[in-house]
Amino acid sequence: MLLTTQYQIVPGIDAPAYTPKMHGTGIVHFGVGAFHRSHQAVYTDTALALHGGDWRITGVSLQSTAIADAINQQDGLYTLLTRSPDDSSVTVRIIGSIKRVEAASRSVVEIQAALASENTKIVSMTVTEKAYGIDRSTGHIDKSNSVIAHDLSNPDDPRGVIGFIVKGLALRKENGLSPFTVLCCDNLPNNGQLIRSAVLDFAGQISQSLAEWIATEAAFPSTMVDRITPATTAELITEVGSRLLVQDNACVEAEQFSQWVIEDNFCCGRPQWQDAGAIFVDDVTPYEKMKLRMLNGTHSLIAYLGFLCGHRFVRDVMASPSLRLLVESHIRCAARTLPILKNIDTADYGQDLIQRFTNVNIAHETYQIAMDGSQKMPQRIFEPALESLQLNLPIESYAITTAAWIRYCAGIDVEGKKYDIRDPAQAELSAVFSRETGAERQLEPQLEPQRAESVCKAVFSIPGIVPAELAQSEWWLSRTSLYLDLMLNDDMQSALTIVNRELKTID
Ligand code: CS2
Repeated sequence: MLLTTQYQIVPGIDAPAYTPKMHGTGIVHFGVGAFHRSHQAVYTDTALALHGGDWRITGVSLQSTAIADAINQQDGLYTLLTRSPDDSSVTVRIIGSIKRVEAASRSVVEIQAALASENTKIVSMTVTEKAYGIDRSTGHIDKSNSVIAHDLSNPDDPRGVIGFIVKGLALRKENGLSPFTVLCCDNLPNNGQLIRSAVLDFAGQISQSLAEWIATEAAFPSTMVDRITPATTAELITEVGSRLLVQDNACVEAEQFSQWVIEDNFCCGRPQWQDAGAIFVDDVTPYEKMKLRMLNGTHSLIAYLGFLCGHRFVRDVMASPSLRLLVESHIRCAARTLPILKNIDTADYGQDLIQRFTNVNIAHETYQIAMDGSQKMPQRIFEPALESLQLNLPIESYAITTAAWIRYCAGIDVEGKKYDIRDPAQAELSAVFSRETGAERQLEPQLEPQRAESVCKAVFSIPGIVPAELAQSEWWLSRTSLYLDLMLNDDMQSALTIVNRELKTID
């Protein structure tokens, strides 16, 4: 039997403290992945229980039909399991804030109707960094992106998130409605501003007056979202099934910690998320920067170095003394690049991060975090590295992370096993390796050091990834090449010994 509204609750399980079907929808959310289900949908569930209102969510899946099929068969219900870092206690909570999920591949009409509906006040998204099709150096849409190109030629039949948002806004303007608030919940710097600029650019290609209307009437608050959420596994589905005594194919698991900082700029109302723990501020930028550099940047370090050292999960990386030392140093280095925040002590925040990464009850795969490096590294590693270089702060941990990312992009491990690097710049990155190290085998053992330098230079010159000023720094090139040389020769341990020694003398 499946989890549905007919479910007879068993002791120890929390259920919505409201009747979901009594509440209409007010939010359309793109990207109903594990993160949305462990974060925004949970804040909304709490706000519905406390204050009621028509704030349930219509989800949209752009890529697949799986979650729509799973969740719709369960009347929108699913389970969130949270795991404590201190013991093996778990909380099990059924969430009722999602009403239905539509798959873009088959329900374009329903999605457009939801966007155009007067009831819709907020359109939010967690679609990953790459899904927007934005040229991040200009903030404009990237016309060479196939989804953007499709949507520009077929604005009435969009496939991508920017195309859908603009179509929805155009319908609302035609019907004399106000626009909705666009709330980007992806780990992008200045996410509200960035999406605003892309939406205005796209809309302007269709109609100048539409773009002007959006610019004056719509709101694009920035947000910082945080909760470590591993991808759902078959083991989790089995575990949840045995706790609920019914099957739940849409369940998620996450750490207990959760944070959401939001710029309070909504054009037509919002749920009372503050009573569910969200923090509303005038300017999210400092929080966003702190999280992107201290949490996500360190995550990328853990992912690439950990993967290359053969560690499957973040917690395994934290159990390795030399890697843990590096993680601790990197967190301190990243903190030094941040402005002082009134209510947050970055040293405490860093301590909490160490605890969260060490959580033995969370199985967060390094390979999951390693995905899409070309989209993540700029804000997590390259920007703070450049600032550190300019301020004479240590760059070693950024350099070794960059070398590890490049080595990871070879797509072949020390035993010669190939893996998919899962990156939108995969073609350009793989081409570097075939060009620099010979087409036969992507990696040759015992590469001479000049090879590492030329691989670094070639990666740094791929447009739109590494800032030019950083790429041109001789010091940066020499440090990344030094670490890459050791990694290409399968000597991770020496690379770690050098970086920890360097950081110890600077720290
Ligand atoms: C991770 C994030 O996969 C990744 O790139 O760094 O998903 C991270 O777990 C979340 O941002 C935590 O809030």
